[in-house]
Amino acid sequence: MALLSFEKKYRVRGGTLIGGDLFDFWVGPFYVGFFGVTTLFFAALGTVLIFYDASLKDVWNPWLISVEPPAIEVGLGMAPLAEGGIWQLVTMCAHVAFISWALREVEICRKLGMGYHVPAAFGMAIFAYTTLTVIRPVLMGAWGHGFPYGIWSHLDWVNNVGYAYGNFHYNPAHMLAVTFFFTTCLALALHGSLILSAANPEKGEEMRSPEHEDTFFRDFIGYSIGPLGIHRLGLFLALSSGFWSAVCIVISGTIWFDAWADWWFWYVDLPWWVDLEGGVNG
Ligand code: UQ2
Repeated sequence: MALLSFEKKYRVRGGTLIGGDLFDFWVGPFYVGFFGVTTLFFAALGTVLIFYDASLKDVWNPWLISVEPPAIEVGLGMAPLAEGGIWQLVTMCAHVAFISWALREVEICRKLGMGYHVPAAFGMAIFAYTTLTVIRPVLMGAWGHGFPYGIWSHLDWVNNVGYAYGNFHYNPAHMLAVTFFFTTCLALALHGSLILSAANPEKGEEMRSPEHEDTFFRDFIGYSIGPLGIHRLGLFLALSSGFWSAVCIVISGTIWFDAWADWWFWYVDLPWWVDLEGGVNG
């Protein structure tokens, strides 16, 4: 209650992109806005469609429910509801809901006079989803290349698509993505532990300042990236993870068709050793 009355100061009018004052209100703690309405509507519609698909197949085990994309033969046309059409509608609902969610973030940023970092970051997640369900299927000529919406089935899809290119871990963009995921974990572990070590002292002890945080890393490795810099680095690492994930799958089946391990033959085939005695050709 105290927090809510304090937040009244920040419940400012305006900043809306669409709808003017019409949806410029809160429901409990939640800002609504035009895009709150569209998020809710399309998230609900997509969910209903998933349950409709489950009812058509009479599959109610939550692990096994799976909304399948159309057969490859359908190409880029619309499919009948029970033959991939529901997947197409769910994909559309998901896109409108995700983009609405991002635009609702934009409206809140505008209200508060803040930068657009949060919606821009969420945009990278939307981009990764769009790459899997629209960009790559369109480039490959069939909606059937999208992934199924199911808990087990999407795992099988990832497994099968991975093995279609031999061992996916040889995909250089996949290597970059994995490295960014790991480095994101390293950075958050360093940052989270550093902040707690300074800002959450024992009872009776005084909290330490950002200068202490800087000093720890200067003593430790001779360098501190700084309290603002670590967040820039974190955002860069996290967005790079999503970006290279999207790249690693969109290049598979569009510009590279073989086992990913074979891509590395460019190295073996470098001119200065390709014909050396004892090499792969000599
Ligand atoms: C830092 C700093 C923080 C931090 C962290 C560092 C005061 C509160 C974690 C240290 C981070 C460095 C040196 C970069 C590490 C590089 C990679 C790629 C993980 O200096 O400033 O702010 O939280």
